[in-house]
Amino acid sequence: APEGQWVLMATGRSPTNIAVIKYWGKRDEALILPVNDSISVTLDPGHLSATTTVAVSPSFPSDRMWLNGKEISLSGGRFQSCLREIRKRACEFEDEKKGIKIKKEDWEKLHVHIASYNNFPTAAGLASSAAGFACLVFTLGKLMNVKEDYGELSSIARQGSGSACRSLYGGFVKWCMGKKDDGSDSLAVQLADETHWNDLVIIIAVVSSKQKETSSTSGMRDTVETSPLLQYRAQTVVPSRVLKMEEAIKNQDFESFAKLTCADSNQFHAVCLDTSPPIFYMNDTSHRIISLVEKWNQSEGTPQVAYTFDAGPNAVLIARNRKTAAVLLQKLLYYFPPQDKDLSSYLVGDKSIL
Ligand code: 2P0
Repeated sequence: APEGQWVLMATGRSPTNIAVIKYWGKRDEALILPVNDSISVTLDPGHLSATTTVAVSPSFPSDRMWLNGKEISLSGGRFQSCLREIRKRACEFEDEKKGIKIKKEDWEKLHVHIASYNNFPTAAGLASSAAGFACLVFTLGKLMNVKEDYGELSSIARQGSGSACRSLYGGFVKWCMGKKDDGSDSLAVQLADETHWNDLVIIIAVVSSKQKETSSTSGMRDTVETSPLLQYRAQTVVPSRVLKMEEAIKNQDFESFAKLTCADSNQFHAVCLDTSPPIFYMNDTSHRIISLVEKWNQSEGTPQVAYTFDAGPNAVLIARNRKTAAVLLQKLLYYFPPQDKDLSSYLVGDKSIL
C-alpha cells in the first residue's frame, strides 16, 4: 500500500464436505433454496480444503479475486450476494496502535482483494465450491468484524453455493431446507462435532480426473424441470430418511448409516437418470466399485463400508474403522491396480485423505 495507507487482512481455511443425504434440486434458483434437507460429513481441515486470505485497503480501487494464483471475475451474482450480505453486517473496527479505524458505513466504500487456494487439484473433479464459498464468507466475516453466528453465516455461504453452507461446521451437519420464501431459515446446523464417531475413515477413490460434463447447477435445474421421481424423493423419501440418518449418527449405528448413505446416493443417481435428457455421473468403474462394496458387505452379514457418489464418477468410501479401511484399500488396489493416469491416485485418511 502507498505510504500512510494500510492493509488489513484475515486468513481462514475450510474443508469440503461429503453429503450422505444428498442435496439435488432448488425451489429458488437465485437464493439457492433446496427442495429437501441434506446431511453431510465435513472432512478434516488440512485435506480437500480451501485457504483464503481477504484484504481490505483504502488503496484498492476495486474488488478483485485470485483463485489458485489466477485472477477470476467477481462479477457473478453468487460472489456479489456473498459480498453484499457480509458488507451489510460489517461492524466498526479499531486498532489504536496501528491508527486504523473503520466505521460501519466505511465498509461499503472499501474494496477487497481475495486470494484463495485449494490444496487439492481442482481438475480431480472433487467439490471445490463448497469449501471455497464457506471459506470466503467466514474469512470476510472475520475481516469485517461481523458478529453473526455460524448459522447466519451458513445462510450467506448458501447463496454462494448450496453445499457450502454445510462446510461452516465440522463433524456431522444438516442443511435445513427452511420454509420461508426469503431463505432466512435455510441454513446449516451441526448435528455432532468433529470428535463424534471418530472411528470412521473416508477414502476417496479418484476414478477420473476429467472435469464433469454436466455442472451441478444446470443438472439440478434440468432435474427439477423434468424428473417426476424427484417429487417423490424430496417429499416422501428424504424427510423420513433424514430422521433415520440423524438417529444413526447419534447412536453411531454403522449398519443403518451405511444402508441410508448407499441408498441415498443410488436414488440421487436414479433421479439424474430420470432427468430428460438423462444425466450420467457414474461410469463403469464407479459401478464396479459399488458391486465390490455390496458383495463384501453381503458376505460379512453387516456393512463394512458405505459408498456415495456426487456429480462425478469418483467414489467416496466410508469405512467403519481403520482396520476395515486397510482391507478396503487392499481390495481397491487389487481390483483396480493403479496403472493408467485415471486410476493413479487414492486419497486416503482419517475422516479424510492422506
Ligand atoms: C450435495 N451435490 O449434497 C450434492 C450431491 C452434488 C451431489 O451439492 O448450484 O455445487 O452451487 O448450489 O452445491 C453440488 O451442488 O450446487 C452438490 P449449487 P452445488 O453435496
